[in-house]
Amino acid sequence: MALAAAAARRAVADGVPGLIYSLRWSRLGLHSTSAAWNPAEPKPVPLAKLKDSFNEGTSITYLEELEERYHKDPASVDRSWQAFFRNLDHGVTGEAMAESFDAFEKGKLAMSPFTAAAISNQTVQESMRLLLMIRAYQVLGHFAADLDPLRISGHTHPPELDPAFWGFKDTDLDREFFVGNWNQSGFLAEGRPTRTLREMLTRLRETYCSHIGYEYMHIPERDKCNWIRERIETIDPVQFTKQQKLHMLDRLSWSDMFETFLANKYTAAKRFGLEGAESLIPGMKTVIDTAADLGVQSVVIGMPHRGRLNVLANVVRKPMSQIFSEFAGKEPIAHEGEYTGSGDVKYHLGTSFNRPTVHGKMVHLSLVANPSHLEAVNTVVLGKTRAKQYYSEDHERGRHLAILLHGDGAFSGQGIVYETLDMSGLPDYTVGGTIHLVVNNQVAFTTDPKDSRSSPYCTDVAKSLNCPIFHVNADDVESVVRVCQLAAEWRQAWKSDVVVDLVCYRKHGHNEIDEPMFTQPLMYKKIKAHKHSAQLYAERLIAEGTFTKEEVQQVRDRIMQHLNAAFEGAKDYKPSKKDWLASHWSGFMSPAQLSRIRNTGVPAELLRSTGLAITALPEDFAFHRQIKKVYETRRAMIESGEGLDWAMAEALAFATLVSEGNHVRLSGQDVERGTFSHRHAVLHDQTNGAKYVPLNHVFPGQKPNSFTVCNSSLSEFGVLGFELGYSMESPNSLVLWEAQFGDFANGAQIIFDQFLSGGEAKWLRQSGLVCLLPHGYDGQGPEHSSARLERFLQMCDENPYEMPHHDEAQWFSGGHLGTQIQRANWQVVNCTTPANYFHVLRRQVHRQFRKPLIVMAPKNLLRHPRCKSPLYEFDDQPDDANIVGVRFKRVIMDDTGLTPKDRGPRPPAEPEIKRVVFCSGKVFYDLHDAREKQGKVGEVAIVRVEQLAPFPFDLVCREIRRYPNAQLLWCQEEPMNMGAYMHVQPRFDTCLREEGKPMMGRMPYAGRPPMAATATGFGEVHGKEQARLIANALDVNYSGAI
Ligand SMILES: Cc1ncc(C[n+]2csc(CCOP(=O)(O)OP(=O)(O)O)c2C)c(N)n1
Ligand SMILES: [Mg+2]
Repeated sequence: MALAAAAARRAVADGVPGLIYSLRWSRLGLHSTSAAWNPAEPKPVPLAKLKDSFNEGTSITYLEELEERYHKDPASVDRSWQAFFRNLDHGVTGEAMAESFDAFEKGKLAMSPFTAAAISNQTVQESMRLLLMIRAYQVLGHFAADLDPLRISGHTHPPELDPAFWGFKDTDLDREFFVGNWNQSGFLAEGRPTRTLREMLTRLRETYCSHIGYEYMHIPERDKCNWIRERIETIDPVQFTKQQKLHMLDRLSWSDMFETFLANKYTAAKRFGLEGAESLIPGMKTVIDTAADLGVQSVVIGMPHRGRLNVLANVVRKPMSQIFSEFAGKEPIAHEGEYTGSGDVKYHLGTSFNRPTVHGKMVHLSLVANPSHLEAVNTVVLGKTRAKQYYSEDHERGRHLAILLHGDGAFSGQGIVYETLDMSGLPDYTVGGTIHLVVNNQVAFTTDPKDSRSSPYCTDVAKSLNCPIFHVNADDVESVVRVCQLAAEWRQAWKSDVVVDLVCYRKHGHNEIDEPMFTQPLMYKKIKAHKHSAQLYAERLIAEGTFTKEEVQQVRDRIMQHLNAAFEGAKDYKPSKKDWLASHWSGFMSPAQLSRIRNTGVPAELLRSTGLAITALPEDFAFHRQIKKVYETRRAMIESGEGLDWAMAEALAFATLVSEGNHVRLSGQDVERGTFSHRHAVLHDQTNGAKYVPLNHVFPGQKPNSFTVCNSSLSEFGVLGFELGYSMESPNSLVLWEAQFGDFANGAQIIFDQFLSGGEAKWLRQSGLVCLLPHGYDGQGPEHSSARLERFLQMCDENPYEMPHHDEAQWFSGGHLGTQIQRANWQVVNCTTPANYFHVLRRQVHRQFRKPLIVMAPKNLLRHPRCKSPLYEFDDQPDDANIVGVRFKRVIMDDTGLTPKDRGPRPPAEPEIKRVVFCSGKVFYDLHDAREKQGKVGEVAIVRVEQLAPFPFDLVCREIRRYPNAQLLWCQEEPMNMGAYMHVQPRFDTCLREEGKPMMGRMPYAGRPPMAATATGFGEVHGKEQARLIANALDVNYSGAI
């Protein structure tokens, strides 16, 4: 009490506490009996003075007048007086006031003494409740945000956002509070000025409950949350300049008018328009502008159908006359020697352009072509981006950015979305953050969100990552631009994913021809009455006085002139090769341009030195004993030149390619060790876990990661897509994906069906991707035997009845094949020797075109004692004096006889052979052993078809000629309805027809009968089946009909 009295006394000298005495005497704990106090005479106070600040007040009368005035209109007095009276009204105690005065006088208080007093009056409970309330806004505010332009989605308003929930009353609204907290930014930052509860609520609602809903509190890292809070929890809302507003209006109008223009000109065309989500365009452009300002030089974009043409025109800047001309669906004019492929619909095509940004930076934009399968392009985009980062040594991943667009239905429904997100932080797959933009029109075709997802937001899958999700009302272009800018800044700052959920609507049906009222009558009643976002923005700008009606009209008139000019230009537009092959790798051949065959062998000395380099293990590593042994054995293979096994052949292929300056990347589940523990490409120190990758030490100064081998996430679809995208970036690479077992490749079926088998024909983009699919029947049951060879063969685009033209004069150079492989959509091989595997891998790179390669990879051949090759089969010396060129053997001739068989087109006949067993893959070894055992070497020949597609018609014809008296039989381990049988049958007939022999119609067959499952689950049954099919194949009395 004494302290308070003293404070009051001191304050009298400043002319203030007269007020205390007269107005709040008792509440301040001062009493009129206080002898020391002698009020000063009141002086007249001019009305103007009532605006004076607290420190200038002089008399009780003055103070009484002030108080009266404050109660009539708080704003009519200075802020400091407002605080004073408010505090008095809210029961600030005399002690608190006095202590604050003391501290203020001694310079220990930065704030006004009344504020300090008010704060000290704030109870601990109040502080805690206030803190929780602010936190409630940060966590739940987005549920109360005004996100839906149609106002139909209706999240329940969380009660935690109501101050009453936390015990605050209306009378508390104008009390000042302080909520500073250690290590926090934004509203909870320490040193933040105190605010009344009303002011705090206003800013909380402006920030968290307006047109943007921020979801970020699931991120466990405080730094990241603070980063966001610093940017959004500003003291005052951030405003755009007039210039910025004009820019947004311009971009939004382009987006809007492009769609209306198309709608008017092509009334019956499907275009999956963007109407209802027009602000995507200004949003995307903001992402790109901001990213470019922050160092991004190229952007790879993947997106679905919705708004694709608009993005192509207005973001990527594909010439509009070209887009308009594509509406006519004109076939491109193929000049002589030009490959045009089969094409694709206009809303699937990709393209790439360089374009300047608003701040004068140049940025390369490429939109990746995609199939109709929603979200399937996601990881292809990531792979391409990652490859760009690798080739440009963008170690920080700040120069190449991936943007993925999604629909709301697809984002929550398609599993590949999670597979994509899951890759975001994996060291060998990360692209340093993807920016996801969801065009959330609250409907998927005809399905409502309530029927298509179980979570409140379509973006909830992204919460599995520690990345922010910004929901935004797409009718408010300024908010869209704001979050897009923030998203780009986030990506560049944290190199992690970020999601922008553009809550919008779909003006028309699923496409422009669909009738939406059939299924969404209530929604579409609202949509029909709803103004376009461009119109809403124009009205807002006019209403706030930023622009006049005429200025807005000028913007639109200018755009319309451009559109009309492009439309006129489209009439004379001729689609040309350049448009179709825009990003073709220069110097590479299209399927219509002949590529010469090259030798894939490697000079013996180089083979030896490379082999020694990759089998030398450093001394200072504690390798596992067995691993040391593996490497010693490999080294011995090189030293002796004998017995190279599968793993060694593969390692040599990789090493030689790397030493020639190529990049090799092998990815898939457990590929580092190898599913079958055969590869051991990454070795682990047994004491400290350090890793050693021998193939990163092929030669001194080798670029780090020029050989990359990486265990992938447990995904097939996602990872295969990623590697495909990676392979498309540069031709100077060998990119491989290995399935754990071939069976699991069907998890990636969409990539095989939609991208790999038809990508070149649809989109004129080549890929030399290799898929290693372990395949082979060794009694492991239905799930680990078959890679479904038949499916890959069925997808070959070769005509089985057409004999390719062969010019025998060029036989030994391989030139007789012409463009056979180039014209095929992909290659399917089932190699039986390590050397052939070595050559087929190297062939992928040593040619002037790229073509996907499907390899039926071995399992038990990895350790088969006879599946070995001598080193000389890897070198560049031809097997036959006449042969030039490639060393990969599409067919391996029967290997019996004293002298090697004649490789020429017309070999001497072997009339004594009664049967030729044609086969492919590991069954050869069983056949070979059994034939030896049965002593049928002079009676039965065994020919291996190592390349099943494109079919080696020329070599099969040669073998038919070699064995004029033999019955031909196809032997396979797979059931009759699987494997290669159905594929080879018509092709053999084509060969027979070519040779002037009777066609077989039904080719003699030794193999398993047709089956539903791929293999039996009983080991014993497997053994019997296998023995029978081998016996049948070698039995010249067996008719081959089953
Ligand atoms: C994997 C896949 N399944 C089904 C379809 C057929 N389909 C095309 S668009 C669409 C609806 C997509 O909804 P949403 O993702 O919300 O995008 P919107 O069309 O609304 O922009 C469907 C089911 C498809 N293209 N891809
Ligand atoms: Mg949708």
